Amino acid sequence: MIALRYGAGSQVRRDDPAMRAFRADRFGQFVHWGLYALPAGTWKGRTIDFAAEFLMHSAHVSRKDWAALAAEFTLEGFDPVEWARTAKAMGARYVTVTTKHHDGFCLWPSAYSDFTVAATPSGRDVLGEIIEAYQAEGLAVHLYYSVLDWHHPDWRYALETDDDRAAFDRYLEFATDQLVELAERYPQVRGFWFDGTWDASVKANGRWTCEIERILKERIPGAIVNSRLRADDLGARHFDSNGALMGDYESGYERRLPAPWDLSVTAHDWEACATITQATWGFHDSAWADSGRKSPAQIVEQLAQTVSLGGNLLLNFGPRGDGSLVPAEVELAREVGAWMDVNSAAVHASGPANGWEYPGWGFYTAPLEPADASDTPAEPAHGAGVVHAVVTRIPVSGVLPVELPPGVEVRSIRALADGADVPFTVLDGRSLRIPAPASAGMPVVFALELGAAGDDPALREPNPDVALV
Ligand code: H79
Repeated sequence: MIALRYGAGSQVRRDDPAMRAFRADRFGQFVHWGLYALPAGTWKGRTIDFAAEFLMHSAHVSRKDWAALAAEFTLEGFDPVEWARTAKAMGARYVTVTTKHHDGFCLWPSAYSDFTVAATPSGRDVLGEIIEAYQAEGLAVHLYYSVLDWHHPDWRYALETDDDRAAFDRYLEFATDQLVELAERYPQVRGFWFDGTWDASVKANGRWTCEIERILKERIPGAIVNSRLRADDLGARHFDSNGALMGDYESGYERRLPAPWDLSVTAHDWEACATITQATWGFHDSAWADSGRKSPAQIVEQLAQTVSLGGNLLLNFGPRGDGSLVPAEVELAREVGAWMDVNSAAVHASGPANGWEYPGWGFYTAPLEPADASDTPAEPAHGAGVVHAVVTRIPVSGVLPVELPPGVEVRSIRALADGADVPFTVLDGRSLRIPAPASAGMPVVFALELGAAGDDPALREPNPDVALV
């Protein structure tokens, strides 16, 4: 063990009500909205096939030219109530919204910056309106904050000189002021999502990352903070130099997921963030951005994979420059929501099905243990209750093989979509064969009702009505 002052410390996995709620939510909406939604990937007639929120950087736009976009931020199509209802109908339980992205523009009227919504024609507190709208729909709110800042003169990528160090100290004071300001203005938020923390300047300031997490939790008890904020004394990020997770959950999975069989990730809380488009978070108005859009079935597949591995999925939406939602994203939200309406039992308040091995044709999830689980005697690994099988890939054989954990028996199988009983065959007490569903365009969910093997010997006999397949 290396002695660390700014590592994970003695922190154990959080299991307080806020953390339990976050974990049970499983599905969140990410919102990237800022000035970059106005040029939407094109600067002076040149379209850049790269993330729209990077345009200032990739098109080499000066601070002054970029700041002039504030005059066009007029909110004509901005309806946060519609955003919130769209997210809720999709089945998202929380939202993480950009307060300040890398370009430094603030969606709230910060007292510490002149580059905020206060300098736009409406002068409205856009962030405050978003928070209120989502909370009115019952969604929790997390605030995204980029430490990296292309606008602030004191931002540094690396600390090579005394001047750099002095400037960056001022920068961290500014960031601290802004974060305390956010916590004081919006104390009803549930958490903070840090980004832009990978540069050498931040890695050399593990102390600040540790301090700011503490300060925010002092202001908002129970606040949930992602690991991406954190660096330790030696500059290790996410996990300290002893391998312990810093922050409350790992947030390193960006546009990728752990492998379906990688159960190591179930040891801690984590959240992956995903784009609907191929690779832009801010609205990008181009054929390039459109061409990579994922289908609702792909999103549901990612969601099921995430839940089966004990993670949360944060699915990004990039509203347009006028604040209106992208129609293709609204349609996707509606289709995912229609699936969630019947199948959300496999997602919300669910997690890994302990002892059930990745079957290749989909994902198993199981209800999370109730809060008072520690008071009740330990059950064998899902020896009772239910396991949900989300079928995302239908084998050409037409058969879904299921290997049961030892001591577990399946009593019946029901399709969530229509409640119908699904026939199955028991081969040797340890394995089942379920006839694969016909492709329905969207993943099919089966609820496997379990019992402990041996409860009722009659149930162990193969069902004579079903041919062995
Ligand atoms: O907000 C979204 C992205 O804008 C942000 N994180 C998500 C949630 C993000 N910013 N940077 N990155 C993710 C990593 C990308 C870094 C790179 Fe580059 C951009 C590598 C190449 C282009 C920065 C710019 C480093 C070299 C050039």
